[in-house]
Amino acid sequence: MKKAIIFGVTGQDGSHLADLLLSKDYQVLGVTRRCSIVNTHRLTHILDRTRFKCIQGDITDAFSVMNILKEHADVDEVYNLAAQSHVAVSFKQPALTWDITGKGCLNILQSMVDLDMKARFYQASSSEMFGKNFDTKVDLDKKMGDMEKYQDEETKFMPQSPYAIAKCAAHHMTRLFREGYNLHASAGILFNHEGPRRGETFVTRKITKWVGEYYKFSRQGVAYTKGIHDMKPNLRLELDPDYIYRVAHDEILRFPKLRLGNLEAFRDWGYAGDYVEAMWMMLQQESPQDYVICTGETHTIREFLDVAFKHIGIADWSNLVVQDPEFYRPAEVDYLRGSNEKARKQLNWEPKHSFEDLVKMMVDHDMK
Ligand code: NDP
Ligand code: GDR
Repeated sequence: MKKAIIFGVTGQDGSHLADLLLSKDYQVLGVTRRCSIVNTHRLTHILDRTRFKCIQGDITDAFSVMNILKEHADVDEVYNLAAQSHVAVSFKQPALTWDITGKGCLNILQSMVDLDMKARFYQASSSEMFGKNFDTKVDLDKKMGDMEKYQDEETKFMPQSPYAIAKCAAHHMTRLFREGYNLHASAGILFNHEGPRRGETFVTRKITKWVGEYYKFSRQGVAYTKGIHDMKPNLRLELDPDYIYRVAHDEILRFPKLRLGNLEAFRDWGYAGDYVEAMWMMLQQESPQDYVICTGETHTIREFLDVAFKHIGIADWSNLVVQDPEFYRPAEVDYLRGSNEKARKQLNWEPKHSFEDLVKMMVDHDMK
């Protein structure tokens, strides 16, 4: 039976990866941080599985990382998904982000070398590392104009946040340990991936959560007015149905607006469940390498809003969304669209969910 350790198991990807590895008959050890409140809600469905175990540790504490790896030096695979992963938060807490997202990776790599471990290592790198940069090529389909913009394994990094800079450091450290110490270490440069388990402050989930709540709230309002209309006249007493309708309608108007920042940024959004398969596939390759994982399609936040609102029957959401300076960042990444040619050819990986499927899946989940 293969054995894997996941740093960052309580996160969106950690929980999907644990599911995947368990389905492949692995024994899975998940590293969780000490927390004053239970933080394993994404793992509830697997906590009692005999092949799954949580072990306490913190990636910023080199002793803790070393002790965990020493105790489980026989593992086959080590996945580093642990991060302070919120880009906007990284501007407010840059040193913490550096310690977790940057230096944390070094703590694992150095321990693996010092312990002479033979395990394969995966680093969660990010499309944020490309930041402002992209390459261009002639757009043969003319879908995107004369030239299409994209990022792939050859595109130079131009990071735009403390988070992205920390990810670049960890990415280079992974390459260095691969080349310098002959470690089987691969980095997946993953573009944004989402799903119902996504943290609620990332823009996709923030939108679908709001849309789901709004749907339920407005349904209640409609049900309420309909209930009044359907009452027998003697039960309706003196209430004027139009008045009742207006009250319910005013209630709906009072529902807090959805407050967002920049709606013009482009993101290449995929489904998290598809992307953890790519992580695993990378570690099954004979030689360790870095791969871009993405869909190859890009959409603005505005387009995400269009699909999410349309799914609950709203064509014009302009009165429901407010742009709030609080959610703008000191520096933005304007355009992300990956090219997944290498992953398709070498890993035989491809995304299984379209953009529209993804948005609808998330809205459906949040409507329940
Ligand atoms: P999440 O923010 O959902 O999960 C991050 C995980 O890291 C959580 O389990 C968190 O634990 C853990 N963690 C944070 N600090 C520490 C620490 N000091 N010690 C140990 N564990 C810690 O991220 P995702 O699941 O979305 O992403 C997984 C990885 O992939 C991250 O590294 C992220 O930066 C990267 N990535 C994500 C992309 C995406 O679109 N989702 C795209 C590209 C890269 P806790 O629950 O206790 O906070
Ligand atoms: P990102 O994801 O920064 O790409 O990083 P996020 O969903 O936070 O932002 C995407 C885009 O939406 C804009 N935006 C808002 N973002 C948030 N969070 N909240 C808002 O209210 C809002 N309004 C507009 C942002 O400005 C941005 O342009 C994610 C994380 O998972 C990283 O860990 C990962 O490395 C990258 O994806 C790839």
